[in-house]
Amino acid sequence: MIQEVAAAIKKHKRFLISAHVNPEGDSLCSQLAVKELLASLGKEAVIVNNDQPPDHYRFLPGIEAVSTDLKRRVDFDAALILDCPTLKRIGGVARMIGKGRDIINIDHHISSERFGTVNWVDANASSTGEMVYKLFKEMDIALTKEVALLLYIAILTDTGSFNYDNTSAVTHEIASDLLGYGLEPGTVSESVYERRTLTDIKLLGLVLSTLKVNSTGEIAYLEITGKMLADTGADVAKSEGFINYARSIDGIKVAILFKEDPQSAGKINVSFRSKAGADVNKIASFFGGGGHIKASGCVLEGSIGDVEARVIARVEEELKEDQV
Ligand SMILES: [Mn+2]
Repeated sequence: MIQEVAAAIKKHKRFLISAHVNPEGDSLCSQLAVKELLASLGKEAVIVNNDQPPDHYRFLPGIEAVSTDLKRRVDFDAALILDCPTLKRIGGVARMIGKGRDIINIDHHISSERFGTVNWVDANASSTGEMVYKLFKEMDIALTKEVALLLYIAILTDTGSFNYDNTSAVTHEIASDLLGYGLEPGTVSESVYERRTLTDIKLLGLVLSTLKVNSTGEIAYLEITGKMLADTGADVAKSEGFINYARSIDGIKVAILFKEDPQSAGKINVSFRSKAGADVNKIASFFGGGGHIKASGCVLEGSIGDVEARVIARVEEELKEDQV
């Protein structure tokens, strides 16, 4: 609960902040905003992530504080883990936490394993950023324009620019308050979404050329191979959003993106997006992953072709069961 999180924050002095591997808008912005919250209370905080922030998020205020040095000696009494349904999702940072310390878990994934010593999980929140906003209010800490920008971007990116079902009246109320700090929504949107490079668009072209639809016309899927990344020199983080092209096809219930992991051969990252009520958290959980009802993911081992066959078969099964 939020009150327990506030109490745990007051109790400790030094914090290690982390979030999931392959950082994106919500995880990065929530961490940077929480660091500001802790600084306002006179607390020390170090952010350590398993992976570098994507280049297109280099403009975020305070981003230089994100360290990826997993061997770094950090003195802390509590870990604050954001936007992670399982502790495993922070990757190598988990080894820095060890045993016996408080773990404060703030998350909005329905698949949360509540791994913390203090857990605040709200699957109705649009984003972890929305929850961090509530924490500022709960602890009566004033927002700055920089924090407002961070929280707005967290919400913007996790709601697909206020398009997804996780967008609530509360989400809009919070966004409205954040805009009051002098943010320009057009400029913010441009900085987040319109800084693609020619390479990114070339990668998109290659990825779209792999688009396939299954025999029932309900599943659309795309591939990103290691070869595409090598040929274009594109960063895999730039593929955020590609999956929405597959989902946008009329009649599609589940869209899937299969990505060969450039760091570990034989591992395939699988992302799911759904519409028309299909539950992709259930599908990803079957394969040991998880996430949200309409957006989830898992990692599987095998060749991209084998993994595709296994996953498509499972999704077809799931869609059949749902149509009772
Ligand atoms: Mn999130």
